[in-house]
Amino acid sequence: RVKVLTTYGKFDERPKGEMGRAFVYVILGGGVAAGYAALEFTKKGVSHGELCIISEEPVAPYERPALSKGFLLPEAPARLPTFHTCVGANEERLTPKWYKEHGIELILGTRVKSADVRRKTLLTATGETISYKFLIIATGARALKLEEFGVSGSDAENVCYLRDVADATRLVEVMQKSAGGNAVVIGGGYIGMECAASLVINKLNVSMVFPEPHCMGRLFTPKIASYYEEFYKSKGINFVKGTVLSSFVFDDEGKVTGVNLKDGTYLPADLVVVGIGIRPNTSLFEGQLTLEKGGIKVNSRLQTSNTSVYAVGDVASFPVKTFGEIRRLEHVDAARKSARHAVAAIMEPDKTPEFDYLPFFYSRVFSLSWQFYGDNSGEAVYFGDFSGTSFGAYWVHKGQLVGSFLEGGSKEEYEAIANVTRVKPAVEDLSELERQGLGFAVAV
Ligand code: FAD
Ligand code: NAD
Ligand code: ISD
Repeated sequence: RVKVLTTYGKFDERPKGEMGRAFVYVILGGGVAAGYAALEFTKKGVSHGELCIISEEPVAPYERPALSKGFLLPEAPARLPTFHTCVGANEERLTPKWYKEHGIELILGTRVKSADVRRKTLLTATGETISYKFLIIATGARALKLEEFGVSGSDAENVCYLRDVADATRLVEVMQKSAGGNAVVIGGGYIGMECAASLVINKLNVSMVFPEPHCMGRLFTPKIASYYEEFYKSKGINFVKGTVLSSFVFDDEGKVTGVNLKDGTYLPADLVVVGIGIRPNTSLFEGQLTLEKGGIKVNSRLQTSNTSVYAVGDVASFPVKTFGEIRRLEHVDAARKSARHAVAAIMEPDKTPEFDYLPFFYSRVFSLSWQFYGDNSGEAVYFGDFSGTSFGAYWVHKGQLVGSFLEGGSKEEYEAIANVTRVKPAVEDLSELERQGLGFAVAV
């Protein structure tokens, strides 16, 4: 073994001949959380050479939500470098030049293949050992493959998943080649809903296939889902619900020409988009860190079961104070805020309070736009005009308002539903809440 003087001025012991660099702070993963963490590090005064980001992706951190929205537009589509983090939160745009100017090492196109939290090292696929004093795990998640549900053929040239900019670029190519043709969207969650809308805007005939009785099964009630399904139908989208894909039909070149569904339906397809959920990228740390709810368990400082290691974003299961339980959230606002909080907890431990996060989800499709805050547990109480353009719902659980949803709101109205959900007022009379509707949130 040899002693190596590290970037942060300390000696580190390495096996003889091992290549490597050392940093005070290492962010593993270069997605949304990484970008927001980097910005926060600079705000808290990180010195040149102390921080590095290691990412499998070949580009600097960017706003992933743009991939199913602006990136898929037929005209003036969003392209990098315009949507690097942190433009999604109206903050600075961190281009590769920005990282250079701030002395932050961006190690791109590089997969970390193993981690040793006891030795505080990461080993990259290129054979380099990177050591850290503090590690922030921001590895996000991967898209689930149809093969994991027993269907083969996912690697066909016109079957698309959507997780990163490479997937989005391929989806655009296949979409352009399939103009005027048939698209089948597998999955009725976020990817399914946002891609189906984009495909219609790109003039494809779209069918959506999913196993649940209605779209967005994890969040929407049947009544809310029905509004969006009717809107989608008015745009020509065909829903095939309560069934799943059983097999692809291929032509002689291995291209998919159609899909067979379990209920016996056959749908012709020039393009298939699959959005059937994700799995957090925890594998490097299994057996080394405590996991819970499929993610890496952290405390209210975003610190894992190893005190030098933090986890943020999609991969982290953290205490959601307002619910009194650990949850893993797969949304951009949680990634941004957990990343910032972890950096504050590392750099200013005495000044940083517990992470007290109010879950926030949103989507924008066609002319529609909704926001949701809190939890969708308990009884839903509806308000507004479900035959018009603005309506919503509150969720009341054990006599308290715990969740709020609003479609077509103004900035002030969205702020009001966020605020009322944070306050969690007692609600004794559901019909009075229904009568007051949005006014209840505005008055709190
Ligand atoms: P990611 O952004 O996924 O970043 C993880 C990074 O880690 C990636 O760069 C990955 O390559 C890298 N990585 C993983 N393993 C390794 C390894 N071993 N070595 C090196 N690098 C590694 N949320 C919303 O709230 N609203 C939206 O409108 C919305 N739209 C979305 C649209 C799409 C198409 C997608 C895919 C997601 C969307 N989301 C949205 C979810 C949101 O983007 C995620 O919650 C967010 O990106 C999570 O950030 P993260 O940094 O934890 O993970
Ligand atoms: P999801 O969990 O939102 O939806 C998965 C859907 O897959 C389910 O609704 C179900 O209909 C379907 N499904 C499950 N098993 C299936 C099977 N065997 N066959 C067919 N359908 C099946 O996941 P997603 O839509 O894949 O989104 C991936 C990730 O991207 C999520 O973390 C999501 O939060 C994120 N995302 C978020 C937004 C947003 O917040 N606006 C937008 C896009 C993506
Ligand atoms: O939150 C978001 C979102 O929905 C996007 O499209 O961040 C991105 C950026 O606004 C893209 O510029």
